[in-house]
Amino acid sequence: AAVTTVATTPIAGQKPGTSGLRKKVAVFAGPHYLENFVQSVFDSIGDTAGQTLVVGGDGRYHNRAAIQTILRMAAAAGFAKAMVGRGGILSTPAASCVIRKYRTFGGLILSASHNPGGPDEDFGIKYNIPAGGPAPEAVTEAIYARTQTLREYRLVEAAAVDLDRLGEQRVGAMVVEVFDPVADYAALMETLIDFDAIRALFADGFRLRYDAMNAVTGPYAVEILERRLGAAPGSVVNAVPLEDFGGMHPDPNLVHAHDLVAALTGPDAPDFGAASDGDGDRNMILGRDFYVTPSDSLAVLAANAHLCPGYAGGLAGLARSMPTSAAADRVAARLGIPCYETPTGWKFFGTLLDAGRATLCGEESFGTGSDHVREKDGLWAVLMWLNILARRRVGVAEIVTAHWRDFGRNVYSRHDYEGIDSAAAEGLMAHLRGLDLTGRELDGRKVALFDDFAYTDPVDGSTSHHQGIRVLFEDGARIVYRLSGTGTQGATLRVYIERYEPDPARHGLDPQVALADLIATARRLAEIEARTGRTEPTVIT
Ligand code: VG1
Ligand code: CO
Repeated sequence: AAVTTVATTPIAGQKPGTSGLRKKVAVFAGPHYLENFVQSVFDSIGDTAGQTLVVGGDGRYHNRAAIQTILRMAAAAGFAKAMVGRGGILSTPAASCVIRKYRTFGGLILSASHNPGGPDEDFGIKYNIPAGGPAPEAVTEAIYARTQTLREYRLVEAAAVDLDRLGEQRVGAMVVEVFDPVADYAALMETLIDFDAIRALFADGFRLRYDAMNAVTGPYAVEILERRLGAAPGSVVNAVPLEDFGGMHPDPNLVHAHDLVAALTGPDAPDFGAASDGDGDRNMILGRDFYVTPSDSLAVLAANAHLCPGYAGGLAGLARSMPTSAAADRVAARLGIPCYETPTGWKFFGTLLDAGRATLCGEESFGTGSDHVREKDGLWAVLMWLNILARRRVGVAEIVTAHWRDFGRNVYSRHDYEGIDSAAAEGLMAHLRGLDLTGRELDGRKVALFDDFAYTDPVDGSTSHHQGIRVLFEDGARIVYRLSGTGTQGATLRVYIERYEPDPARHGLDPQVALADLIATARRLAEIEARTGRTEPTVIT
């Protein structure tokens, strides 16, 4: 087919953030915007001729249009084949699964994850490497550099692909295979999780409510939880992916998944509640009247992973992002395995997983995963929990409180100040960087270390700087500050607060109460109110 070469000019600001490039739909749909970025990817990842590319997204507004453009560009770049999830649907973990299983040249995932969708909301794109994970910084930097010099892009002239028809079609000389986005992923889950045990749990009357938030996990959850595992029909709610997520904000936390939280309250509530985000890589776990923090979830999964067939042989190591609580470290110490501390963002786990150094990974931002793929995986975490509940036959709250009695509790909270003025946010971080606190006393606590977190990857030696300001106190408490790298409007300040509580008599305290003194210190030290005008965070998790 004829290849059209289109003249273009570099577009500023196409720098991938914590997880790909995210902008308002109007920006992405603007002239040359998507095309420039996609061409820059193809120009940066090596020889694409004859290769296979995986393409899919979370179903949000602009997903289908973007896929058609990407397919025409992939054909012009010489890809022999593109694998596209039916309907353009592919959760982030399922994309990682398929990229690995079919040994492809990576994939393009279309999502702005937990950001809202719709004509006036967010869109995003990221490239995942052949190992299945998000492109490491060296690759995203090469892509960004290419966006700064790009002068043309190429696409073939071809009719639109029918994204809803399974099987092979063609775009120019390239084969497009539209495939079932659920099948490979579900098959992988069956190799890791004790489906028989979970079936028996449901058969005994165990009740679950899974909120897919009108985002990508609906088809996955219905197939796996209801059809294969026997959860009652209707256990999965908001199960159809909608372009605007039905107006929901598909971020599984206490604020945005409030309907689920309400449904898990009271004596008639189901035994277990869970939700996922737009692209299916996050999870929130709830018991009846009980919220499991993501940091605790990672620790509990690690301590109980041997109950799940995929991990019965033990864990090689754990990894957590720096702002994630140290609850996992305590489990690793007990198991006699290492626990790595990485910067925020799943791309930093890839080398550890590839090298077999870490088996389970997690972030405080509702992300948990393992070496089965190279992304965090929301539904996998739900299945791990169900497997553990099916084997232990006690409730979620009992599992977590027993874990605290055993290991002590890392009391933890994250405070987000969303949509603040970018200059004020930069000023606040600069103010913090200018402080010299090591060895000083702050509100009665001695500062053992004050720094801006830097990371050297133990596998490939690459370094990353400025990954978050840390105030580490001698008693083990800490405060961390960083600016979000996934937002599309203004800036978001994240403040992470943690303290270790060994005394079981105090484990039941509300973290906001248990951490009140540290929270006050954190606000005062960063001059949050004076610099941002905010007296309270917008989201507390
Ligand atoms: C946030 C989270 C981070 C996560 C990232 C991508 O990044 O804090 O832990 O990896 O989102 O998750 P930031 O830079 O805004 O703090 V997702 O589900 O948006 O791919
Ligand atoms: Co996500």
